[in-house]
Amino acid sequence: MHLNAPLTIALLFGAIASAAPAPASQDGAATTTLSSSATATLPTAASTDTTVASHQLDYLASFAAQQANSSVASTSSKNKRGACTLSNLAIRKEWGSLSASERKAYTKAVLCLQKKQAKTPSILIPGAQSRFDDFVGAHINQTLTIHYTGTFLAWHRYFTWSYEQALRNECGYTGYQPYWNWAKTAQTGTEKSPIFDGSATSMSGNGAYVAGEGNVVLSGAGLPEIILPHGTGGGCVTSGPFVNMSVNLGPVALALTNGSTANNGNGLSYNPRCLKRDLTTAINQRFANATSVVSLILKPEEIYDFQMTMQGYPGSGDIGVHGGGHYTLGGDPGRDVFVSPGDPMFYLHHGMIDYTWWIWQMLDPSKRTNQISGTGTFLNTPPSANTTLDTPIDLGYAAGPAVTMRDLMSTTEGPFCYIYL
Ligand SMILES: [Cu+2]
Repeated sequence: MHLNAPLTIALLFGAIASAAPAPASQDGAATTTLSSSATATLPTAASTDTTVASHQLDYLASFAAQQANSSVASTSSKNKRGACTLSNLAIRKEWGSLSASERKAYTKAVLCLQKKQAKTPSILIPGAQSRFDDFVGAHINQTLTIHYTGTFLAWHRYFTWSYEQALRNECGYTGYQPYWNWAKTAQTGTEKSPIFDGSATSMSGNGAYVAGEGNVVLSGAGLPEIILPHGTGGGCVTSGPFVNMSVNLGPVALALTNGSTANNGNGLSYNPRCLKRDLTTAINQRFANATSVVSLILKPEEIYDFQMTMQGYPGSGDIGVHGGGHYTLGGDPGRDVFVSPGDPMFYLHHGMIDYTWWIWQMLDPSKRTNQISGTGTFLNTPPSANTTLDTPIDLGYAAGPAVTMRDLMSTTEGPFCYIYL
């Protein structure tokens, strides 16, 4: 098992990689003039002008918030299942809209989680040193059953929420999970954004510049290669809250800038190293600009199309906004599909993934909230049963309890009670 894992993983990662990445979305480019915020008319197609598309996104989000609010208001009095009311409804915000002290409180809690003792028995994941690592380990162990599956969106929603709960319940954080609006960093450039400017109120910035980097080549499963450019860093993060953090697990399928990949066996042993980033604004602008985000929200009518557009249709050359965010971070573990939660930015990225799904659901809640498509294995390889509302989701030692998909489909029912602003 231990010996075979890297090979299996490398092969499957190839498929993941080819499947995940894809080209810029010029589609969905049918233009609609957004009548600012004045009228109640929702845009019907993404503007190709990214400034206009950014406004469309804000408008769609505020529409979704209104929908969610009124649904919580109308059901909370008689809702037996959840306890979500307008008074305890959490609001997740974009990083740049948090105050300096709110941002510091968040990163302080993340650093706290990295110091808390792991719950995972060391016989299972010997390299897990902290509660933070419990989450990384759970993601490594389940990578092949939570990407390109029917569980992808819901699993990552529960994972991100559980991490937010750990920050709050175990590290005294009183805020909520912030998110990374890719459309904003595509506009400003990553390094100038409040998320990545490297200041004390950022999520730490770029890695130190490494000369001579080549391309990242995603390949495998007989699919055409996808070639991605390197970024402007490549080395250890040089400043900000995570300058001294230790990445303890992995790599498992780390894409390097010489076109190859690296692993350390199954990635579960202790392998401490610095957090590396290779911020790549070009990838952000190509795959996760405002137009691609709005197009993702407006075009797909069915969940299958939504989640495939988000992850990239295999063979299309498109990595979608999901791959776009991951490869914009670059570095180690940013370019490792298995170990990616080892960069604390993972949770801001998946906050944004969840934000887009939430808006998409809210555009037609009765039809879309419980839509599921896919099976329990990566691109149904090997074949497995369809994911249903009864499919269990278990985050292992990272967090509990095990729940069913049914509990994860709405952000204001089941265990959840949050919206985005
Ligand atoms: Cu994932």
